[in-house]
Amino acid sequence: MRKINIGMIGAGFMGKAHSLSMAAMPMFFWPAPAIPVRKVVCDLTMEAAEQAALRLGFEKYTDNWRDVVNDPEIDVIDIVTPNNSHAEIAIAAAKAGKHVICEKPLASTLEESKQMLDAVTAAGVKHMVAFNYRRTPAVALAKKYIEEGAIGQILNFRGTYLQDWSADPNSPLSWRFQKALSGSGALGDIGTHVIDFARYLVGEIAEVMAETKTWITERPVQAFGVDKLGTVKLDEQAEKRPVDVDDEFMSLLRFENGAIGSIEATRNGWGRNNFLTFEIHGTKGSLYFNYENRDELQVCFADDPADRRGYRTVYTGPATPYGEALWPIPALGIGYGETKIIEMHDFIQSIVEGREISPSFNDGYRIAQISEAILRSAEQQKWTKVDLI
Ligand code: SOE
Repeated sequence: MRKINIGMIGAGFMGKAHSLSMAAMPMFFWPAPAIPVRKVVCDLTMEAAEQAALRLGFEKYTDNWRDVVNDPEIDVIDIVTPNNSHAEIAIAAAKAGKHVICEKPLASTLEESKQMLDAVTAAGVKHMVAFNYRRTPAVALAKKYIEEGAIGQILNFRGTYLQDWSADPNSPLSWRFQKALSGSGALGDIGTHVIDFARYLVGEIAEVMAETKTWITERPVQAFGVDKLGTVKLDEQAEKRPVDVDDEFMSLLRFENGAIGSIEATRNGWGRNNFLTFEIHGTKGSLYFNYENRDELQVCFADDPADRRGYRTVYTGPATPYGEALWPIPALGIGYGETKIIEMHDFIQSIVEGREISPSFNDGYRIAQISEAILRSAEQQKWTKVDLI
């Protein structure tokens, strides 16, 4: 069976998720399109890289990402670093002829996103941006129902992504709160997942009308700046520096197909953990999904007899998308790991079969344009056309 050698740059939370997906993919999808080999991992220091190799199961390690990109043994570069480093690595990888999978959002600026898209297009390599949540089986089932016309013409989309890990003002100023490193705040970090849902399920977004807010305008500086997603709290006396990204945004949407919608995201909503939801109304029914109950899709079909009509719960399992590869009984439980395993499978399959895979860097760039339109709309307080960005 073909083997595909992967060089992973970065070894934090996402490094863990991607390594798991490489190891587990053939256990779920068999025969696998190819076996992903955890060849080399790169981290900031040799000591950290050695630890990462041991923990995440890589054969080799380094503290120099250029060595990974230029390693003739490597077929795929997997980028799981902070947003501001995506572009340089992806462009070098494409020039070296490597296929690239990159964590979301595609980059920290619109310009970099475009340069990344141009580089992979010119090199003719396969590319994917890791908006993994659309590969939750219940979300893929919603897509199937929509494509089958089961809920008719789509009228609207209401999407939210609410978390609370940054609601405490003593949560440190990690890279996620610094524009130069992240590009934006809740918008790029989690709002982009909802933008991906909206485009995947409903269609292209034409115009936005948005509001953004930064509630906590400075945060304590953390030694070494390691991102711990709010699990580390610093004391009130620690030196503080400004936050220059959004804590929260809300946006109205107009889709090209005439549907309307809204998206909102915050990481400061006490009590919300990974509250990633959508509700979609169509002329023949409705769909509702909440990632916190990710085995379930709520569906209502208008044709049901009036005395039975209402939302029902479909648990994903063998009969629903990806069912043949996952667990044999509905509701045994889909986790974050499974969404990443499916993502890795679909990316490796696209390389083996020589075809494009979505979400690609094209999608990542369009999502960057929509994000930019949201920021501009909030700044200028007016409806903003994405095509003019
Ligand atoms: C932090 O908000 C974060 O880790 C995001 O960066 C991920 O994309 C999301 O899946 C979980 O939350």
